[in-house]
Amino acid sequence: MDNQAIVELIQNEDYFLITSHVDPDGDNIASQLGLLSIFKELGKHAVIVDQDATPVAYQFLLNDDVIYHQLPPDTRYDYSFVLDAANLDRVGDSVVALIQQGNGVINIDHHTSNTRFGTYNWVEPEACATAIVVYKLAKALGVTLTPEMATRLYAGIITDTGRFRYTNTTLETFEVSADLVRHGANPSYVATQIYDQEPISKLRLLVKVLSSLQSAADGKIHWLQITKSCYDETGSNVYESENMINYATSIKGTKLAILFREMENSDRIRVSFRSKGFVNVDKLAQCFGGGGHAAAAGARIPGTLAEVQQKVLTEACKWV
Ligand SMILES: [Mn+2]
Repeated sequence: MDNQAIVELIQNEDYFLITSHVDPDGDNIASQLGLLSIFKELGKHAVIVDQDATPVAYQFLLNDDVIYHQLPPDTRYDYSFVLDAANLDRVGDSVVALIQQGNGVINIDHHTSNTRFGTYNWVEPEACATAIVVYKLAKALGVTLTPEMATRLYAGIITDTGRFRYTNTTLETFEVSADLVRHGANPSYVATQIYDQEPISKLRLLVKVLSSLQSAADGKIHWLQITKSCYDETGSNVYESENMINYATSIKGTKLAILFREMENSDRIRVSFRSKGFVNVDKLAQCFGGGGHAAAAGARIPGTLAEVQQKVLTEACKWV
């Protein structure tokens, strides 16, 4: 059993690298920091290195810890933990190079499409968040949950379930959340930090995004777009657009919501998909080299905004 091998590896080794996927989301940051808390409790040495910057909304989870974007000089690590990534490409080229230097890779995730790329794999596709898997790892290690650990893992759960709303929200979601609250996670505090500290630039960006709303397939598809100039005109950045697709999902009759985003320094368009259960957007995104979950997925597709929209909408109309 890989799970037991992972527990024993942590008990027997002392130096670890922790990482996760590019374009960090809440579960990504929360799971990495939750695992770091576990290693601190066990007296292990661990460093988090992510390719991309940590979104402002999740920086409250850092406390006194640091997420690096380059390996600090003279850092020793013997094994790398890759969290919340369906495949190794998701961590980004600079981090893949780091991981290949260690003695092995531990893959901890909850994506259905996970490729089991690790030397050891703990993948639970029914778990609503990687934070749940990290919680189970803490239990398996016999680590007592600290308030810091509980707060971090709880943040991963609320973000990946859309605040306990998505179809991945299960009895286990609430049972683990209850235990995290029991050990010091404060639901109101976490929600306020993540959702009610928005910069006004984000609201200005939202105005532009909503005005781009269009529909296809008799209103079964609603889609939004963000061009590069939207960010300059509103003083916002790509991280502030993370959940704006949800406005398209919220419309009555929508089976599929799509957000098209031009990317800085890239000839690809970032396409996000959301479904309310009828369409498996993981499979739809795979048509374009992407992936994710049944209800939320994405892809980065080469071409201009107009070209990618035409290609994606033509395919999407077959799915609704
Ligand atoms: Mn996740």
